[in-house]
This record gives sequence, structure tokens and C-alpha cells, in this order.
Amino acid sequence: MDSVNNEIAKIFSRIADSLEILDENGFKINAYRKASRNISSMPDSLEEFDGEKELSTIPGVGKDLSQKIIEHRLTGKIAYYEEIKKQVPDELAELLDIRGVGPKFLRTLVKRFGVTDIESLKETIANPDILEVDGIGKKKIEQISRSVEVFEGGKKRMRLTEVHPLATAIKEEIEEIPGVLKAELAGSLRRMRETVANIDIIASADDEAEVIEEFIALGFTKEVLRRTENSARILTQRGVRTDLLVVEPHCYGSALQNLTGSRSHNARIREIAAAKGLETDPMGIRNGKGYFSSEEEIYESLGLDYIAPELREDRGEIEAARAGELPALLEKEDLRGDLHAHSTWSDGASTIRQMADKAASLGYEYIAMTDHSPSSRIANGLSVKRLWQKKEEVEKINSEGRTIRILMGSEVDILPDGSLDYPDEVLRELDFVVASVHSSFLMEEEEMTRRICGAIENPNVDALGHPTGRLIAQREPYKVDIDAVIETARNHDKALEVNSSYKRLDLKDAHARKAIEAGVKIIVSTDAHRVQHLERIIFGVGTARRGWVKKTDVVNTYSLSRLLKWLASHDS
Ligand code: DGT
Ligand code: ZN
Repeated sequence: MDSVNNEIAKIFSRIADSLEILDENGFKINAYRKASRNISSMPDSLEEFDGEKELSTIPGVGKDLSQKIIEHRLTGKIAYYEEIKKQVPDELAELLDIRGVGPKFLRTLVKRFGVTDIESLKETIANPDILEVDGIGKKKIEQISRSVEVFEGGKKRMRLTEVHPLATAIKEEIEEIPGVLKAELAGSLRRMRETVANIDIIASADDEAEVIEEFIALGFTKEVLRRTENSARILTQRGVRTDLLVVEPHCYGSALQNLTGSRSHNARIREIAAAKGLETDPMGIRNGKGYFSSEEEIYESLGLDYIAPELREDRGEIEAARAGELPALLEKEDLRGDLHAHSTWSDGASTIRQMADKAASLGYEYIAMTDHSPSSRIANGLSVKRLWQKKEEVEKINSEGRTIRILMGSEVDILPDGSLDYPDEVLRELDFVVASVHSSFLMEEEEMTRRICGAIENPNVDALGHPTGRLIAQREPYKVDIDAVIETARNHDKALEVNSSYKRLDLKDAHARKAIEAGVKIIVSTDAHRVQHLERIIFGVGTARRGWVKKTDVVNTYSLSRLLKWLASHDS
């Protein structure tokens, strides 16, 4: 199926919806609907129809609609459609996606109750006056209320870390559909943005329609929101909006590049493409010969080095790619160990042995077991006595002949007065110390900054854990002068953590970038509380990559001997 057909079909259908909401002439509405249906199901591309005369031969497409198609071809826009969108804005038209809200009902909501968007619709259906509308009963309103929840569930942004496993599972099932050659995550998930609005997946196959059919029939679908010959939008059982686009292999690169975004990155890329005489259509970028089958070819033809998805935010990556100055980004495979993990000694669910074996199976050379200190009472923090018992156990396990080395560590609380939760003579005996704030979050910035910088300055501390304390979609970061923290870390050669745990991603991308630009070292760690969590390292790696972090910036890419040397340098 052709993407221009998709685009025009979508526009015509949106015009028909809008006209219906506006209560326009039914004949006109039907004409747009019919043309939309015919265009989306016809086998030939609209591009093969030369002029108005040829276009008029398509059933349902008369003179007027042919002119609009040509206008779109020449200018990329349809003036009438732009006009319609002013009268029926997207926030209003999209309410038709709510099950049970048809154009006629929506028209009533607009005329009698002044509905303009989802908020006013919610208010209106909560108001008993709505029951005075003919044909609207309690049952219908209850049904619509439930659909509104589903609709909103599909719209709100979710944490990357929560959606990624589902997205990967869907992608893997798509890969198993007969005829599918490739499938990949696209959109914000591929860019590893910390929150995502939906799951975007792209696949290549020769028979797109068949793949769409099979995709919808997979067990994930709760509701089909939209579908065309080569695309589908579903709500999953848990209400996550999932978009699949299937393209033929020869357009895969163009479509993947387009669907990966970000919008701002792609706007710049398109300008560069246009200047080089390349065209862009709804499928993506193409040259005289056709679409691109790989992204690499696109960037190459634009005179740019290949830009990793995590960098595509128009934050300087295009200039760097042009100058051949893109960073050699950290890769998951560069990591040789995890430096922040908990065990059953504090609040973890797995034993040190289990954590060590899992770390070894990930190919690591070392893992630091950093259980909590006593002030983290809810987290079962270790008294000094238990700390020494744990140290004995670590030494015993290390003597059992594993290839992986367990570092005896602690995640020590930074107390409100800036002191640490174990005395210096205790901390001195540990291989690795990460210091974190777990209490008294509501300090003024100056006091908090002094508290944290004081901890960084302590010679027994090697790294600062989750430096800003934010929890995505839950808790704001505490007030802290991040520049002062970076400066202090640099002066004392201490590392700042990019914590991969699912609500944290802290440092966030922009702060990680600031840190490495100042020459500060990074640790990328999981803060795992059970063996499975060690696999969440991909989110820390993604966040670090979004922060332009290179392998050479990251301490846990060091070999064990180099790491031990670096750690020892703090203890003087
Ligand atoms: P999200 O879903 O808000 O987390 O972020 P994205 O980047 O995944 O955005 P999404 O799902 O709306 O679209 C995926 C990509 O497709 C987006 O990054 C760029 C491209 N795209 C989608 N809609 C448009 C559009 O209306 N105009 C342009 N230029 N590109 C679009
Ligand atoms: Zn998306």
C-alpha cells in the first residue's frame, strides 16, 4: 500500500468527520467518506495518476477532490483542510476515537454543552442534564465513561522502563509472523526517551495487509482504534496505544528514519535533504531512485555520519555528524560490571551468590554489593556488626572459585547534616562506596548542595548515587545546585551515577551530558534489588547515550584491575 494514498485517505476521512460534527450537507460528507475508502483500498498509488482528468477516473473522486489531491501534491497542504481544522480542532475531532461517541452525539455535545475537548466532555457526561438528550440513557453514559478511561489511558505518557518490556514482547511476536523480514521499535522508545506516549513498531514484509491482519489477531489487542492496509493502531489489554507500520523492504530505511523521530530532528534532516534535491513524503525521505532500504544510506547521502537514535533530538547531533565529531557512545557490551546492587542482607530479594552468578552470566567481571546503611531502617540497613558479617560472606564467596569478583560495598546514606551513616574507619574497609540521599528531601537548595558536596569530598566515597532524587511521574528532584555537584565531583575525581532503576533514570540525560562535558566520570548502574533487575542496565545505558556519554567516560567499563586502581586513588 502506498503512503500518499494513506495520507490523502486520512485527510478526507478527517474532513468527513469534521463536516459531520459541523452538521454540513450529508451529500458532501458521504463524498469525502467514499473517496477516502476507495483511495485507501485501491491497489495503485495516487502518484501514478497524472492530472485532474486521470484522478477523476478514481471512483468517488470528482473534479473537486482531484484538485485537492493535486494541491496536496504541489504544496504539501490542502487549504480547505487547514480551514476545517480551524473550525474543528484536533482536540475536538479526536473525541470521535472514544467508543460510543459518534459525530451526531458529538455535535449535540458541542452545540448544547459547548464541548471542545476531553476535559469539557468529561464534565458534560458527569452532569445529569445530559440525560435530557434524546436517545441518551444512563447505560449509554456509563459505557462512554468507561471508554473515556480507556481513551485517556492510551493518551497519557508512561515510563519508558514500564512500557519497554511490553513493546519488546510485541515486537518479538511480530517477528514471528510469517512473511515478516524485520521488526524494530521506533518513536520515542527507540530514542529511549524517559517517558513515552505510545509504542511505535515498524516491520518490513512483502505482503503488508497480511501482517496487519496477523498483528491484530495476536493476544495483545483489546481494541482496534484505526487500521489501513499497511498500518494498525490498537489498544493493548493494559490500555497502551500501539502503532504498527508495515512497509516493503525497499522503503524500510526511509520509514524507520521517519518514524523514529524526533520531530525536531527530522525537520532539520528534511531541510538538508531538500537542499540536496531529495524529496520527503509521508513515508519518509527518498531520492530519484526511490526510497532508502537502510537508515545508514540516508545519513550518508546527506553527508552526515550515522546518528544513533538516542541522539536524534536536535541538540547538536546534526552539526556534530556533519563535522565527523559524533561521540563514540557507550554500548551495553562495554560494561564490565555493576556497581550498585542490593542483596537479602538489606532490602534485596536475591542472595549475594545469586546476584554474583547472574552478573557473571551477563559477562561481567565484577559486581559491587552495596546494601543500605543503618539509617535506611525501612530498607533493613546494616549495622556495623552486620556489615562485618556480610564482609565475611563476600570473602567466602569470592574464595569459591567464581570468575566474577564481588566487591564489598555499601550504599551509605548522606545524613541531613552532610555526614555519612558509617564512621570513616568503617568506610575505609570497604571496596566501593556509593553515597546517596534517602531522607530529608525538603531542604533549601544551598543546604542540600552543601550536604551532598560534603559527602562527595569524603575520601571514602567513590560515587554519588541517584544525584537528584527524582522519581519520574512521582516525585520532583530535591533542590540542589547540579553545577556545584558536578564541579565538586570533578575536583575530587568522584563519579556521578546514572541510576537505571525504573522510576529514577537519575542522572537524567541532560545532566549526564553536563557532567561529562565538565570531565566528570560516570557509573551506570542498576540499583538492582533482585537478579532480574540487573538486566535493566539497558535503561541506564540508553539514558547515558542520550547524554552523549562515551565508553571512556564510564568507570564500570574499566577492567577490574584498573577499577581497583581508580578506587584506591580516593583513599589517600
Ligand atoms: P511519543 O509517542 O510522544 O512518546 O513520541 P514519538 O516521537 O514516538 O512520537 P509519535 O509516536 O507521535 O510519532 C513517532 C514518530 O513519527 C515521530 O517521532 C516523528 C514521526 N511523526 C509522527 N507524526 C508526525 C507528524 O505529524 N509530523 C511529522 N513531521 N512527523 C511525525
Ligand atoms: Zn511514539
